[in-house]
Amino acid sequence: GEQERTFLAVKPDGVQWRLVGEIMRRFERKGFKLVALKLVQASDELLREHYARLRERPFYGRLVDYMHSGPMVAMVWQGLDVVRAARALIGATDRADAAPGTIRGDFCVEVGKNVIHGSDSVESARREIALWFHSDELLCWEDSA
Ligand code: YYY
Ligand code: MG
Repeated sequence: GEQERTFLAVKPDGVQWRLVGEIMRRFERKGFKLVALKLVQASDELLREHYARLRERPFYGRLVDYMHSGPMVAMVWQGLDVVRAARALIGATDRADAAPGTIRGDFCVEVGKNVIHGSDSVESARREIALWFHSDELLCWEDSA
């Protein structure tokens, strides 16, 4: 495994449901390291770019509107294989397929609103981190002995 970074975002429904602390706790408990964090109500422009690969899908407009509907918590987390590990903690996209014990399996109650975003590959993570954060917002820190 390698040290990686991933982009995670608690979506507007996750903030509304007061799930921010619970979600962050799960990543902390796995030993991952928080390197960037902000509360942001993202612009349509940013969200359209974030989800550019889904532009042709029928739900694209609805997805962007929902993501724009309230503040989100945008984060960067670092650790060994964190991209894949985060996707495992998050669970399946569809509420009906998300296993109990995953974030979506435990908290997602409405189709189309699935609480959290996580990058799907190291390459996506690089693109998304650059899109959501300035480089000076990412803080490197070492574990003290
Ligand atoms: O990476 P992940 O969030 O699990 O799924 P994507 O396929 O990247 O889709 C992004 C986002 O779009 C998903 O979290 C919910 C929404 N969506 C939808 O509303 N309807 C679908 N049929 C597929 C995805
Ligand atoms: Mg995705």
